Amino acid sequence: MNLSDKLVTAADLQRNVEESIQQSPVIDVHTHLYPASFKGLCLWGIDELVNYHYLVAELFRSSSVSPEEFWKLSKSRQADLIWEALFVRNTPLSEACAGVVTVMVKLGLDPCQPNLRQAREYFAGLTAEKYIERVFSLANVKEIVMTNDPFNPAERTMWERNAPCPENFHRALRMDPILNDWGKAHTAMSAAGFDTSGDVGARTVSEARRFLEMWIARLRPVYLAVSLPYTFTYPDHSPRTRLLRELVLPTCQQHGIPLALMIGVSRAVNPTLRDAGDSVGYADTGSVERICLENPEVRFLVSMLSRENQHALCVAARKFGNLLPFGCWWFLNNPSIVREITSERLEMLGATTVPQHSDARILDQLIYKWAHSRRTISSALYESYARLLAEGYPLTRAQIDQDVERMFSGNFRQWVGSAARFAS
Ligand code: RAT
Ligand code: ZN
Repeated sequence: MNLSDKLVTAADLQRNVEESIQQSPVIDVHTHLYPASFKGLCLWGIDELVNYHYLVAELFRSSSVSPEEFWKLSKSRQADLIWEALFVRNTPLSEACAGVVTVMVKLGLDPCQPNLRQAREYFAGLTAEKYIERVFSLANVKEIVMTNDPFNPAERTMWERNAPCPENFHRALRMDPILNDWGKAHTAMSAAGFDTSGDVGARTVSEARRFLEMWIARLRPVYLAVSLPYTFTYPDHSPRTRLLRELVLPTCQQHGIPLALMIGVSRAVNPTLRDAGDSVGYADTGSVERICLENPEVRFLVSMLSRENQHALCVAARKFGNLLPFGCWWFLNNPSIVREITSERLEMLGATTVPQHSDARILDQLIYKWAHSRRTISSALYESYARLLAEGYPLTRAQIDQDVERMFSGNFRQWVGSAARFAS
């Protein structure tokens, strides 16, 4: 008998689940990371880590500094302020603070130092290339998906210059301006030589299609993606519905590329906080159902930002085989909420989801986001198996490994297809 076919006893269950989850390499399906060659975009090290916008938002709750004063400072002065306020004068209790502590401890740094001197010395001796290897190995992440934005001039330049990109840094073509701010999209397309106009007519749609085709050829993306506001309604009479129906969905269908919809943001509720100034709203899950129904040939990856949308999203996924819920996004990425959502998904959808992505913007964050998520997913999965065992179900280690492999990489790999663009 193969060892992995051995039945798992109730006494051994927790160890087996934790071990399987620790050992299973992850495909991180949504990050904002870049390869080392993307200088200025590839962010890592203590000053970046402490300046994470989740922490910037927390700073203003514990310091009298105003956003205006804060933005005038250099990055290292900003990091000093955040460190002082959130890690020295306060206990780092929040998830974003605890994440920095996890990263430092895993790197052998002291998270109780009165300043960032020791940490800065540590990072001064590293190179991005070597550190990427170390972080991927510490986090047991083997492949990541980036967020690639052709409307960001800094990023566009990198692709135009053919900056090298390793195959385990998969591309995702992000199209927010096309579906949320057509004026901005058309201005950028026109400047790049595509004959588009402010009105979404037939010529404009065909030129926008040419633009998308060019970027698909350049990036070979594993999916196309958009972040949508909580007010997203499909269909409606806006240019967004028109552009989805006539441009984006036909492109996805023709290339067999999934479409990722990230729904629920309320942008810039406090613009003075910049990236930290966005909020959340309750969205319409019926729109997700309608877009899935209307487009059976398109595979959708969907993440919703409001906790209150999670149950309805699970119900929707039970109705539509072309809908894959993924991740506990942004404000949901807290252990208590990840725990709840993961259990809900296991109970309603079994192992047919992608339980988590990191959303890491700074390389180092892979270490904590995955350490924390693994812990939480372990406890949710343990409970599901414990119920089966209690009923007398003969569970094997091989089954646990198979379920974990599906959730950590297999489901996503299958969703985006085994086309050449995903060869690892
Ligand atoms: O989680 C975040 O860092 C957010 O700012 C967003 O990047 C969000 O994840 C997005 O992709 O729009
Ligand atoms: Zn993101």
